Amino acid sequence: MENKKFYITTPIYYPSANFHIGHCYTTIIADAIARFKRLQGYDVFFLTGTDEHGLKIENKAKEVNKTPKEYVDEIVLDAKDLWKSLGISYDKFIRTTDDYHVKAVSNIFNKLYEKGDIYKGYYEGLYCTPCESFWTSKDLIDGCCPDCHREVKKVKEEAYFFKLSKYEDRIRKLLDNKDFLLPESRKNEMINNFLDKGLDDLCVSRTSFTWGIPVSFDKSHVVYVWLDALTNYLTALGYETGDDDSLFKKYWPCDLHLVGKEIVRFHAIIWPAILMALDLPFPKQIFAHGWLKINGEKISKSLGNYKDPREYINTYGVDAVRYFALREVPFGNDGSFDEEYLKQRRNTDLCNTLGNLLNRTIAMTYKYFDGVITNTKVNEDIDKDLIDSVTSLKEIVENDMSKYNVSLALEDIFNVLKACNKYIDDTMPWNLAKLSNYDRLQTVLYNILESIRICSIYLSAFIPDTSKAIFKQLNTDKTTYDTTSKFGYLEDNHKLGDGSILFERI
Ligand code: ME8
Repeated sequence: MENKKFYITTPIYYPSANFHIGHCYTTIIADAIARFKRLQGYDVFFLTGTDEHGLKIENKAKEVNKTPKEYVDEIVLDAKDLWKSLGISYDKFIRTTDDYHVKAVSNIFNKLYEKGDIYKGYYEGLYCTPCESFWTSKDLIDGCCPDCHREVKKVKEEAYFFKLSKYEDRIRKLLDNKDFLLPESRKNEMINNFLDKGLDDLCVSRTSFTWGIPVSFDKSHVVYVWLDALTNYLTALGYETGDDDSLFKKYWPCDLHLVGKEIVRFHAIIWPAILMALDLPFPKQIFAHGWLKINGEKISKSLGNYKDPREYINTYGVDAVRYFALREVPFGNDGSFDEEYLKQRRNTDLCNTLGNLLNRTIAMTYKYFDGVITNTKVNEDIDKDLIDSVTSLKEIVENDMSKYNVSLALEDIFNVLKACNKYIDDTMPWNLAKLSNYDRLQTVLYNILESIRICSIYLSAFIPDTSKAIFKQLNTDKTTYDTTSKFGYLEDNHKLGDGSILFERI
């Protein structure tokens, strides 16, 4: 039987400046979800990329005397390097300047025009350059852009429009589906702030700059950057590219678009309407996460309030950064990014709860049994409790991950690791050695190591390098997902690998 498919995407980021920890946040979460699905046996397609057209990029490039393409090429190179340092396991990186995408967007625009869902008219209104967004006066907050709170400009020009208003009722119905947009609060926001005010047709072309995909039948216009960008989720799979579209046939509709909360409107209203116009099925789910903030403000390229994420990776290690991003912020909420918290999380959870547990257990196994373990299977109540909590973890983690609650999944895994530490304190292996109670000592050490093995399989989705290092120290190849539901896969007379410190204290 073919494996079930899972198609997951991140937003495609603007390469207007180098990426910061906020972009890493989305991408690390998407990576953990993709890895977890792969672990469970899904056939996963994980897409990320860059959104390279538009006035903002054109202006940025001008400032440094580069062509837009030269400008974005450098940033994309840097972004790919950053994803590599973070262990991001994407299957495809799409750039909206890729030839196949340019061709497909042009085809999609023509298709919608021929269908009558795109028509020519006049645009008179308000434009926010940093957000590449058009607004009507009723959208503004205190006269400024409702997203970034900056000034908007009045513009009037000939333009093409997409008949967004035509799809209002269907979008309302779609949003009523309780699983489509999560968390639930975002759905109310879309209904109150946009649908209830009425949807205007959307301006989908520009003539005031040239850095974009030309409208093939009216070359003075370029396609609006959001229409260009949103369709990446289709074109990356070969839709309307004129090439092989087997990926599209296999993976569409998308299972999860992961986005930051400020771009929900584009994904939950405009994007489904475009898909309706193209007669294509909708994504199954959109999850909007909150923002990472520094001193109460969103970390952002335009505020420039951030460090290169590689500085954190170099100081604390890649898995500490991944762990922090995945664990610290309850999913869907805003959270603080504070280096001090990152250090604390690393020291308490990774260094103490996980690293010390492994290290002292391996050290004791070497000290008392020359590194060889055996499962006596003679278990007392205290052992049974530990074994129960380890074997019931599967259902708990799966339930957390089915809601994409990565933070809770990690909390649940670490609760079991904490239970292992408590088990050591309660069973006091050093006392068992003193009393020459070697059978009992074997049992205790085996139970801890087998618990660590099972936890590390789950952890491979979140902190893959650490998980690999643990398997090496356990010297085991019992690392597949199907070995998590039963206790006892480490063999009798199994010799462990060499122990070493997983996380030095900082
Ligand atoms: O919006 N905290 O690109 P973008 C958490 N090109 N996440 C953050 C963040 C923060 N402080 N700052 C950014 C765009 N993000 C469009 C998307 S998709 C078809 C087009 C993350 O470079 C978050 O996921 O401004 C947000 O949605 C994304 O970066 C925006 O990246």
